[in-house]
Amino acid sequence: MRAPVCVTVLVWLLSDARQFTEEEMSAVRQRIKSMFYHAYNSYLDNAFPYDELRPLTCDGQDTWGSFSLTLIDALDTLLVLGNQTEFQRVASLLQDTVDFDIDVNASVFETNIRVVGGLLSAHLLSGRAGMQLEPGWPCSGPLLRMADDAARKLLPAFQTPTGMPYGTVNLLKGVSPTETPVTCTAGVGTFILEFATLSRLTGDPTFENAARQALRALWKTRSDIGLVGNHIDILSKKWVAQDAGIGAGVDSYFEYLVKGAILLQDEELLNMFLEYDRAIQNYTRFDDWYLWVQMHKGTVSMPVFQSLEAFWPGLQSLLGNLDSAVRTFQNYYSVWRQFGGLPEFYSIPQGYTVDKREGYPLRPELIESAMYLFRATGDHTYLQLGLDALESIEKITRTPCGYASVKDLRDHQLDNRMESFFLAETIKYLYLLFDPAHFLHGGAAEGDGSWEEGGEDRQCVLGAGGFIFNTEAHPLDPAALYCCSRHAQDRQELRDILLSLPKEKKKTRSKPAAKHTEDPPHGPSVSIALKPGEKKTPPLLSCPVQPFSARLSILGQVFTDNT
Ligand code: DMJ
Repeated sequence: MRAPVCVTVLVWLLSDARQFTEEEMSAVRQRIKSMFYHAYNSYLDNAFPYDELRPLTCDGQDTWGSFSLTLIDALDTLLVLGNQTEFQRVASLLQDTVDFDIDVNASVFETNIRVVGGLLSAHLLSGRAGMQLEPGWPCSGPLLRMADDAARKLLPAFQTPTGMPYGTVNLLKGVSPTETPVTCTAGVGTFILEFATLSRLTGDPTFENAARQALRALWKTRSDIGLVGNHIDILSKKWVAQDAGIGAGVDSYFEYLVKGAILLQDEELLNMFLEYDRAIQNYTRFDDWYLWVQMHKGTVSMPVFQSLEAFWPGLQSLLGNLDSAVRTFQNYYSVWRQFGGLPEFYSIPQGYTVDKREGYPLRPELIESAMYLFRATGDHTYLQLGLDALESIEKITRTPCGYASVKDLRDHQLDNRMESFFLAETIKYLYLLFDPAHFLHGGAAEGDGSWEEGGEDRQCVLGAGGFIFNTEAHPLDPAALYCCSRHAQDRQELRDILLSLPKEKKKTRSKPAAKHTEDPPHGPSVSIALKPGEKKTPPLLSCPVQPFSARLSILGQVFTDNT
């Protein structure tokens, strides 16, 4: 176990950042809420049921599908901001209006992270949102069924000889025979969080198996020096784009290895990441920047920083690598200060934007890292970044009907687009940065009202192991996964006991059970498992809180090794 305590103290002592009082932080939270409602109400008034708002023309457009994407993506943010009634209204509205049986070509990656991830997280938060819960929740529920529906539409993409998925699927007809077999690395390796969550909540292993098969196939394609490229032919396993780095096309693959390892307490995923990380540090890191290199030779191919890479310091903090995370964050923050936003590409040697990549589409990554680093260090520099970000977004991107992507950070020209991740991620991370006591930070304790009961016979303790955010900032509760897979396992064990009973015995015991056809399925089974005179043992379906190590990994920014 690596404990970053010394580093934390050092960073804290060295920082001469302005200190924010609780009143100041609360005032910033109010400003963030106003920002959210300006964007959200504009979407509802002008764009719903389209996927996205067009903030310059005040209308809507379908972009990633045709499923009111912004509303699905924003649903859990409503609860994060404390709006239970609107959460309830929208959750019902989506159940009534969204249909995934549509003849639309959708990105497998985007549909997974935004739609499946958004619905799963809303499902897991629906207890806190005061929704009426089905018996057995969180192992069942209408939003979980919607997530299952959407994810099932993606499964045909995984039916390939390698198990690596196509990038696009038609939600009604499956993969087109003319579909390109070239998928980006993140498009192959960004499923384990949502798919394992689905499998463990519902008991259907199909999803987790598909995600794992894709991950294992991808792992085998790494180069001799331990790097992966940017785009791969999923049929021939040949690398089509051979630039290795941590940004666009690859980013969330690495993120899911780390977060998958934490969510599922899975060493295989952690070991994959650690091996990649050694190569990344060796070949791509220069002065705490990360460059792009040729995946086989390690020679620099592009000395640029991409805005998508700004998630990396946050990810490093989850592994306890705080020192290097802090230095890399400082590099990235200097770029934000230079332009009032992060350009999509920034040339490190020239210290300036790159042609045709000068935009800032309201991305969250730097704010996301600030949230993790503030949580790990308590350094108010990260709050200052948050305030800077809030102010530049207000000043540069606000329009009478929403917030617009910046086409060019040099002259602040705007684009007619507000991506759904602005409400799902950018605003959520900004709010959580200024709310260190929020239940999503996992600081809850028994008795403070943040833990919830759930599962069969309400024997599970939910929310006690912290939360893992998917790459679209949708929080997932490890305790819920644990709880529902325990239920499934216990049911299987009971089934096995029943099947192994001698025939004679089975007959006599099944007689009284037949009279009780109304009994819940587990009642009679439990009594059959008891021998005459045996004392009743504690309930089989128990659901203790997450193991202490899992909780630590989330709260203390440390990780366990196999010792
Ligand atoms: C989001 O959809 C996700 O964070 C994804 O991993 C990367 N791109 C956007 C935000 O920039």
